[in-house]
Parts: sequence; C-alpha cells; structure tokens
Amino acid sequence: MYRNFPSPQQEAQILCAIRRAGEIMTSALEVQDAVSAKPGTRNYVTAYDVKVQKYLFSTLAEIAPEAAFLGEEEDVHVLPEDKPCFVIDPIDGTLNFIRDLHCSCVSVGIVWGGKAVWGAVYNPYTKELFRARKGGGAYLNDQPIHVSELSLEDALLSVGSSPYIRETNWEKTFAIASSLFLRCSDFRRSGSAAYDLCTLACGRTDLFFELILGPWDYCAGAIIIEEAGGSIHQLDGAPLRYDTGCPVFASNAASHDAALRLLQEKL
Ligand code: LIP
Repeated sequence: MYRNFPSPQQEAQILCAIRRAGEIMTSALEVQDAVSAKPGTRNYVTAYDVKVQKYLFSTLAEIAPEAAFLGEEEDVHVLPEDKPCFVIDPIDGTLNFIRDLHCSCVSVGIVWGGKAVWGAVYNPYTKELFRARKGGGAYLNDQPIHVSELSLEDALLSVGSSPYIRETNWEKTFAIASSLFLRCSDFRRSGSAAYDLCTLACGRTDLFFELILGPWDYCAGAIIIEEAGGSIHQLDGAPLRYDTGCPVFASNAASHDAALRLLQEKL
C-alpha cells in the first residue's frame, strides 16, 4: 500500500514545498524577538516554527488530501493507523535557529501502519535535501547515499543531549557518551537530531544516540538511514514508535553490535 504514496508527482510537489519552507526559515527576521517558551527546560519555539508548520500543513493537504498530519508545534499529537500521516518538525534545531548557527532542518516524514515509509530532511543553509522512500533507496540532492563501513574504533559519534529534560537524563547521557568516546574516534553535538541522522545516512558520521526525542525529530531520518543501509531503533533494540517519543540509537552496520553492547551496559 505504501509503495504508491506519495506518487512521483506528489513527491515532486512535496519536495518543492519543503524547499519553500526552508526559504521561510532563512529569510526570517528578528528571530530572537519571536521566541516563546514551551514546557520543559529551555524548550523554545519561535513564530517561524509555527509559520513553517502552518505552511506545510496547508500546502501538503492540497497535495495529498488523503493524508493526516502530526506536527511538533501542535498541542495534541495523534497518529492515525488507517491512513498515511505526515509527521513534521517544521524547524528541527530550534535553538540553533534562534542563535543563527545555520544547523537547522525542515523534517517531513510519512508514517503508515506504524512504520516510516517516506522521509525528507532539508538543511536550507547548506541546500542539502536528503530523502528516501521505503524500498527505493536514500538520496542527497538526488545522488544515492550509503552509511559508512567504519568499525567502532574509527567511528564518529553524534550525541543528543535531550536538553528539555536534562535533569532526569544527563547522567545516563554522559555515561553512555563517555563510554563510547573512549572507544570511538570522537563525538559531535550538532543540535539537530534530524540532521545528525542524515549525516549518518550519508557516511559522514557513524553512530547516534539520544535518550528521548519526539517522533517528528526522527521519523524522516529513520527511513533515510534504513534505506542507506544503516539501522535505527530504541536503545533496548525495540522498533521506534511514532505514536509517542522514544529513545533513539542509530548506526552503520559495521559498528552497530560493539557500540550497542557498550551503550546497553550503561542503561
Ligand atoms: C531538537 C533535536 C535535538 C535535541 C533537542 C530537540 P527541536 O529538536 O533536534 O537533537 O537534543 O532536545 O529535540 O526541539 O529543536 O525541534
């Protein structure tokens, strides 16, 4: 059922809308005057997060009226099982966006029957558009991408710090990061989980974990990693959930088992 959605025509229109959403981000003015707080520690949202989400919801509804929507900036998050659902983070890396760090992305995934079946992540600062369809491969700007073949000892680790609930997670986050850091080549913290998952999919990094993320953070990146030959699941090995947030571990094939063993020792 999912192989035919979105159709090639719909996909072209969706990707055009995602690029336009990126233009809304990069043309934003006075961002720091448009910031408000959300529940949690230093959890921010800007008027541009809301503007991009509204734009994508309305535009994609015209392109694919058969689909439902779940967006980070909604008050209530409901994932229907019986139809395709766009799962959207309008600006992933909001703090980076507020501080003009040029590492924020538009992330649009499609979940159908509880699985990610299509996804696109666009970094408008680097003009990098990552995309994948289940069974169709993964691409960066229409060029095929694949995870690296580096083992744990040569792996570059991306870490997510779950800052909004740092009080309950920081010790485990830093324990896992330290344990992996002592065995791999180094670690990075970009501030955008969606971008971290895509850099893993194209072989620039090799491992990623974050103790809690929303489905909008990882939905698109998950199908892109899977189609690029990598693996992504919860820290205990369970499949990702899209009806709620969950912990995320992603890897290339070569470093997966050794890294997961080290990580699970710290759970
Ligand atoms: C962010 C993620 C990041 C994570 C933050 C937040 P947001 O997404 O991309 O990796 O550490 O807690 O979830 O909130 O900027 O869309």
